[in-house]
Amino acid sequence: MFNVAITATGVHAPENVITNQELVQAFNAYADTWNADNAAAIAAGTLEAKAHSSVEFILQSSGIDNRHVVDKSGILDPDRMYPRLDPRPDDAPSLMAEMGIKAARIALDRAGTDPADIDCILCAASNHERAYPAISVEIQDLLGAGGFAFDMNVACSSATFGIQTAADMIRTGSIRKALVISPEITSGHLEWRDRDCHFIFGDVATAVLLERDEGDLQTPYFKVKSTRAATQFSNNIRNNMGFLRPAHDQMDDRRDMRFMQNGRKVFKEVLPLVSAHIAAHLADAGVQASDLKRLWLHQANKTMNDYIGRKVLGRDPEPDEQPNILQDFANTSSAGSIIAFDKYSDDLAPGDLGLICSFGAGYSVGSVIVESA
Ligand code: CO8
Repeated sequence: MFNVAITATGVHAPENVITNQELVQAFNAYADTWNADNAAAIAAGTLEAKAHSSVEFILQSSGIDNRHVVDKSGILDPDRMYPRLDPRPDDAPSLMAEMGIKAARIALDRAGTDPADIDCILCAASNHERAYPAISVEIQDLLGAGGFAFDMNVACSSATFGIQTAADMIRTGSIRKALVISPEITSGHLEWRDRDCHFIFGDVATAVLLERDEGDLQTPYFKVKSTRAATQFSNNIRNNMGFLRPAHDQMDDRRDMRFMQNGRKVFKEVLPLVSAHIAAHLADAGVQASDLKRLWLHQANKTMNDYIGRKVLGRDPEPDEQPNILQDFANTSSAGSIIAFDKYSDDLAPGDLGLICSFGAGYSVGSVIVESA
């Protein structure tokens, strides 16, 4: 068995940023128009009026302030409330591949790695722009990488499950170097007209470079000490958009064709699942919670992260022990814990231990124990 290292990461965020103020203004304009258009039905009691969203509620309930998006104008247009993206011909790079290679090139440049030396590329994300050919194979072609590539989807845990998959192949010797790339275009599957969730998500792409560690890697890097993945079926986060829609005669624009969640239930059920998962992973790896210098958690909700941090460490974490990035990026699905790791890992000293952990739809939980080298 070979040792595995994370030698670099990369983050690419689209330039457009939507503030909570801008988002709420657009949503409230949409709600006012909808209420006016449906005034008679609302007055007759057959339709419920849409309530206004609120900047205060969003910040307080989620910790989110801003989100990056590929397209801003379509989302903020009260008559549209959806990104506006030009369709691309088949011979042009897909949007996911375009975003993915930007993150990948940052990681490759940081590590000084030639793309031709990459043996495996995983495009691990919550949704894929098309069924086939795999986005990862397109990325492999655009980067000029070798080996093979495949797509994975475990929603918010795609990146950590991707790290475990790549690490296992490196451990057994079938590959030496892998890229786990997570282009998350969450704006394309968020329902921007739903007050309960319109503030939750943002777009980004991340890349994680993993390599066989034979003791000759350039520092700084992180040893992958241990990985663990777990799933437990739940319908509480669901999206019914799928290739059988025409067969079901369901081509209408239904609410369940985009992100749906029972947020309260997710909160209640996922927290104990994640806390128990991390405790068991640490125990089996022989790591004390008090040995962890940092937690890079999935970035869905600040209250959720505060709770998990407290459960894992047995006390309130200091801000630098459990850094959040969701105030600037919102929930970027599988990319969130990787952004936190990318932005808050340079200062760790050799020998310091940390834990990357994602959780979300499925349910799924993925954790990676790393040691700074
Ligand atoms: N403005 C003002 N008031 C609001 C708003 C709003 N925007 N939204 C809701 N309210 C009101 C509600 O109507 C309710 O009012 P009342 O008490 O009178 O009924 C009150 O505020 C409280 O509402 P909630 O109970 O819904 O509020 P919560 O405190 O539960 O907070 C959250 C809502 C923030 C959504 C919270 O439940 C949460 O974060 N839950 C966990 C979410 C989570 O982690 N989900 C993971 C999903 S991500 C994932 O797995 C990846 C999926 C694939 C990616 C998809 C890409 C799009």
